Amino acid sequence: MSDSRRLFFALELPGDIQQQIIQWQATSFPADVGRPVAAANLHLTLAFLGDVSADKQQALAALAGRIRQSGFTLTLDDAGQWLRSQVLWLGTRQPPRGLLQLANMLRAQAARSGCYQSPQPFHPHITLLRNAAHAVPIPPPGFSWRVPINEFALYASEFSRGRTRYTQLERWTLNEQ
Ligand code: 2AM
Repeated sequence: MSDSRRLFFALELPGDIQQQIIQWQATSFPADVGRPVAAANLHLTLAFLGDVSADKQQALAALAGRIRQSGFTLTLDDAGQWLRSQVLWLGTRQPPRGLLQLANMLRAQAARSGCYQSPQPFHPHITLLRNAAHAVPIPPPGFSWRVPINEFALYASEFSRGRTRYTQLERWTLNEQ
């Protein structure tokens, strides 16, 4: 039996922001545009690791635990659609330096540990709808959520009974001490 799991590092969003995002999504797009991501599953991926063995997970977690940097504020003020991946997303027009630094570090650690990393530049986003195959008008962002980010986490993605579930495995605080 394989001991590997599908893992990723991500930022969690506070519960109230998750609810507000769901509300914006539900009132901004017709119900048949795509498959909404559940509130509890809304997150911003920093580094996707793919299928990782228990040993490699431990090594990657140890490396993540050595990261020293401050928290930052994420401003969610942008939205868009990628037809190729059929995803409708929420994002930021100006990614804070801390976000890019953290994602770059985790992606570099993953690549050095042998996890495949896409050569595409990091495009921070929160997926709101999947299977959004047809272009839809995106309403002008009448929103601008400022989200204080003080930690990041390692997640496992599991698919069972037709549902994707993300389980937080470990988390780390962002402070420069
Ligand atoms: P997505 O929301 O744009 O699909 C768990 O699946 C998380 O990992 C999601 O945020 C997903 O991004 C991301 N993810 C899945 N496969 C990926 C890949 N091959 N490269 C980068 N990110 C991926």
